[in-house]
Amino acid sequence: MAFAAAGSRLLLCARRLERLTPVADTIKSTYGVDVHTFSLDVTDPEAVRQAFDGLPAAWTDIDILVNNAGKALGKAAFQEADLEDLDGMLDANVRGLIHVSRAVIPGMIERNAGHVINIGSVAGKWTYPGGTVYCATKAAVAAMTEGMKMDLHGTPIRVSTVDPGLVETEFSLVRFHGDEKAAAKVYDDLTPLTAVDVAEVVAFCAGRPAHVNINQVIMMCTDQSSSTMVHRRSR
Ligand code: 8X3
Repeated sequence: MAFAAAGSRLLLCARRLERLTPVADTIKSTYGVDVHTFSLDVTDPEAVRQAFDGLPAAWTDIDILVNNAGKALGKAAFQEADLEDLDGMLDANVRGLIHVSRAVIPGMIERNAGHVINIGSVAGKWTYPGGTVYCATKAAVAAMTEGMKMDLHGTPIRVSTVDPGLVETEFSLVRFHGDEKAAAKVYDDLTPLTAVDVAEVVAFCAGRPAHVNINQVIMMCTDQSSSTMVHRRSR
C-alpha cells in the first residue's frame, strides 16, 4: 500500500491468490493504480522461471523488487528441530530469494535501472537459541544484499536490506505451526512493529533520489533492543 500511495503500479505475487486478490482490489479502489497479481511459490525454481518468463508485456519491466517471502518454522534446538522445518526455511528465505532475484535482475541490467530490496531480520545480526537455522538464513540475506551490491557495482541498480525485529503478522503463527497461544505470547505485553511500519521504511528506501543507496536498515519496536532483549511492560 505504501508504494501504491506513492503512485506505483504493483506486481504482486503470493502462494495464495485467494488471499492476494482482495488486497489487490482494495489497493486498486483506494489508490487508482494498476495492479497485476499472480500466484507463486518461490521455493519452486521452475515455477519462478515460468512465472517471470510468462508475464504480460506491460508488466515485464520491474523497477523495484521487494523480496519479502520468508518464514521461520519451529523454535526447537538445532539438534532436535524437524529437518523439514530447517529445509523449508532455507528453501523460502535463501533459495527463493536467489531464484526470484536471478529472474528479475537481468532485466534491470538491460534497462540500466532498478532497485532490489530484501527483507532480512535482526535475526541475521543476532543469533538466538532455537533460531539457529532461521538466523543463518537471515545472515545469508545480509550477505547476499552486500554481495549483490558489489556484483552490480558500476550499474545504477540499487540494493538494500530492511531488517525488522518483532513485527506482529502471521509470522509467529507460521513458526509455531498454528499454535495461536504460542504465537500471541511473542507479542504479549509489548507494542510490536506492524507490517505498515516496515512497508513505510521499504517505500522510503525506494523513494530516495537515484544517487542514494540505503544499504541496510535495522528497525525494532521501542520495546525491543536486540533479538533477545524484549521489554514486557508488566514484568
Ligand atoms: C523476525 C524477528 O526476532 O522473531 O525475523 O527472529 S525474530
